[in-house]
Amino acid sequence: MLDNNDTIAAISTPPGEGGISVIRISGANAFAVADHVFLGRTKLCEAPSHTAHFGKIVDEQGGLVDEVVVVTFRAPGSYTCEDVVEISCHGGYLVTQRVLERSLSAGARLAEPGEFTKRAFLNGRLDLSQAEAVADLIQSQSDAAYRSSVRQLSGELSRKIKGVRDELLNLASLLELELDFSEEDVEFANRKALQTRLEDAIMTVDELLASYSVGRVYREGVRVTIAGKPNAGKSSLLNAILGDNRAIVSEIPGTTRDTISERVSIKGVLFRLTDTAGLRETVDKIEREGVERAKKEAKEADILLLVMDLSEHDYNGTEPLYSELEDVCAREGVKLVRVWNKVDLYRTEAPRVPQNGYIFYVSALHGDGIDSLKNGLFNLVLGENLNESSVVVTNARHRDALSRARKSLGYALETLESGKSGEFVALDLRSGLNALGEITGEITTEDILNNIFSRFCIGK
Ligand SMILES: Nc1nc2c(ncn2[C@@H]2O[C@H](COP(=O)(O)OP(=O)(O)OP(=O)(O)O)[C@@H](O)[C@H]2O)c(=O)[nH]1
Ligand SMILES: [Mg+2]
Repeated sequence: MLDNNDTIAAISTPPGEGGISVIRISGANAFAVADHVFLGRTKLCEAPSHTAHFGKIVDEQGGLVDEVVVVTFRAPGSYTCEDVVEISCHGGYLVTQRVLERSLSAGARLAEPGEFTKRAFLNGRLDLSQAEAVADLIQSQSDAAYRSSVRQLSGELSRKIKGVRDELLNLASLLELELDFSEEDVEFANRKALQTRLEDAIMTVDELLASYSVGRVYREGVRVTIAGKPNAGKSSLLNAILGDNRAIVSEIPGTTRDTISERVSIKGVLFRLTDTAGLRETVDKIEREGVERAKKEAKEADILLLVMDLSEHDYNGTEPLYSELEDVCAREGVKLVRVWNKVDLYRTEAPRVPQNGYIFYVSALHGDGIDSLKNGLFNLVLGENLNESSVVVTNARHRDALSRARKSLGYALETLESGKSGEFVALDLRSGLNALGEITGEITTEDILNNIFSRFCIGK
């Protein structure tokens, strides 16, 4: 088991070369450890909090390791709420390593991944969902992911959860109070009013659960697979959406042999586009492999872009390959978008193909219709669900806890409606409360914590 009281140290900046690197030391002996290796005008243990000190890091023989600036933070006014010293040295791999080694030989222990943030949580500076937001913030790869983690870090989700918990706690206490007076057969709580309040709480939990589909999109992005027959213009479409000549395009069918994946941001949301080999039954072994891969890619997508060549007039929709893909989509819950390509070949208006679902007409070669396709993709995943002010659940652990809470609250409501004794209702309310408490960390286990903080990098 980890000792949460010793003094830890780690490099908090990424490895490699840069202007500076920061070594962070936290714990009761942070100042003593730093004083052991640092020579400056003042002793750090005598320095006030939040001050910067120029000086040297020296080795055992007093030789120069590096010239540095040290910043002091005294408990509880630091990231971890403990005494913290941050040493900014020159940003090179070796020099940073040496400064860290000196701190370790002076009595600090190398920090585990996320251990600084874990201490911030254990010492009450952040709740658990905020601590998780720190990792999300660091790892966010799109504007949407970044914005939602900043909001979670500021405690928006926590406040919402706390609101529901307070309400449920209230209800549970009322019901439990009745038990103390059970001899007298009193009802402190009006059953009808209780029911309404419980229903409100359930509605909030349901809203949070529903927001997860948006949350996942924020975090992981949207997976889009581009499929279609050889030469339909799939690679051209990928290039047009990216605004870049990423994939090789040629008039020879079967140009794309392997899948190509690229990322693009549409209105701040990350889309992962995968171009695949043209789908057709072939004898060529390599191409056959590509076809299989394309089908597999389609299965794993959120959206399938089925590209069809308008000039080939093969739009009666009875093609076995197309129906195969439609089946895959229907079975796996993948949204199917039909893209009719090469509209530029029609000098007058291109033929409109009567079909259900999402349909776009584009020219991948000239760019017509690409913007509206991009907008369409965005609206397809986020359009109706996007409300800037609503709290979004982005984390699978939170969703799991919310579903368990939802179940318990559902039972509580049923029990209440059936007119059973308040103690049974209170029991279900309590388990709902516990599940919600796991999100913010009021209820937690060492396992949950290890799981969460092992996702962090060392030094955070
Ligand atoms: N006129 C016209 N030609 C296009 C359009 N889009 C693609 N093409 C042409 O169609 C041919 C095939 O394009 P690709 O993008 O390589 O097609 P693909 O679907 O990736 O083909 P494979 O990789 O072989 O399966 C190329 O000659 C493109 O220039 C378009 O909108 N209009
Ligand atoms: Mg191609």
